[in-house]
Amino acid sequence: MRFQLKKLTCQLAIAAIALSAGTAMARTFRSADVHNKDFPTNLAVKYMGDELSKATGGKDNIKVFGDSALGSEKDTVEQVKIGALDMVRVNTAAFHGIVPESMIPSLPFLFRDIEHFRKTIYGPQGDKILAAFDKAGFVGLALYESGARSIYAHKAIKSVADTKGMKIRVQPSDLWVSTIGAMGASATPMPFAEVYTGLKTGLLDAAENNYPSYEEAKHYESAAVYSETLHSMGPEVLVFSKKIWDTLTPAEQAALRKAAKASVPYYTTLWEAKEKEARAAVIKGGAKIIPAAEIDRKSFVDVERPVWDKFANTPELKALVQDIVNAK
Ligand code: GTR
Repeated sequence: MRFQLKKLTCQLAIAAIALSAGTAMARTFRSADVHNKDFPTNLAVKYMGDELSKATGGKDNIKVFGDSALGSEKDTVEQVKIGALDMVRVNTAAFHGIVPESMIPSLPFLFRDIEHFRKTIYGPQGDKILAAFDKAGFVGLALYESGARSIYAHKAIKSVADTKGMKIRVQPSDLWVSTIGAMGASATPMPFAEVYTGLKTGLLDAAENNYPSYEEAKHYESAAVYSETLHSMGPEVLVFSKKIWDTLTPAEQAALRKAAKASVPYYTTLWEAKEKEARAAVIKGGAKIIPAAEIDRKSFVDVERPVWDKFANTPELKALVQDIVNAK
């Protein structure tokens, strides 16, 4: 009782200070990422922080912790869940086991091209996916494109038969284990920061990612043939801790949402440039590209259909898939 009274007095004192300042307390939200500080995801969150600061008269801001400094994507998602960390930018794969809707845009060969992706994921279907984070105790703020993921190894992968028996690193997600397994390869789940060593030591035969990550993490040093299989366009997602969100004022929440929305077109411009730069840089660094035109796409598409059925396994998820597929 005594302790509770003391706690209450303390809370009242804090509230009084906040009131006398005319607003809630100033905050610097901490956001985690596995990429380096100049990667488009981090520049976008920094931009969002600047917008937030402007909107709140300098009261709220965001500090980015890149390079997996706060842990793997799985670790940081857990920290956000318990409110030990304010925000995180991860690939949707980190939420596959937590928010079923987040699996849908990662389904293999779901999108026809980047226009189809943008129309849906920056549109109503994307809004639906973001809203689903709420049920799991998160606030989904924005989805960002991540180009297309392709397989890289020490040899060319031109048809699905070429992956047979290969040990291919995947993001820790059942959907990913099945996607790579369906190809006849052996999926090895592993955090992003460990892939470089996995490839170097021969623990892995291959991995798969977009050009910017392939280049940033220097995976091309030991897996120098990048075959444009373009098998998934699973996006990035920016998520806020619901535990912390609920302590913010409605005005702060609105400012955060607005700043996150504003960061999307900013990010997209950076991303488009980065994809081109990274492709040129890996070629300069000795990588060999097998262009999409030389890949037997159908051989991959044919083995991946059962993966859609396995993971889009409720009427709601099936409807979301159909909605995306039908979008013109
Ligand atoms: C990248 C993505 C990262 C991380 C990484 C991975 O494309 O931006 O967030 O998920 O892939 O493969 O682990």
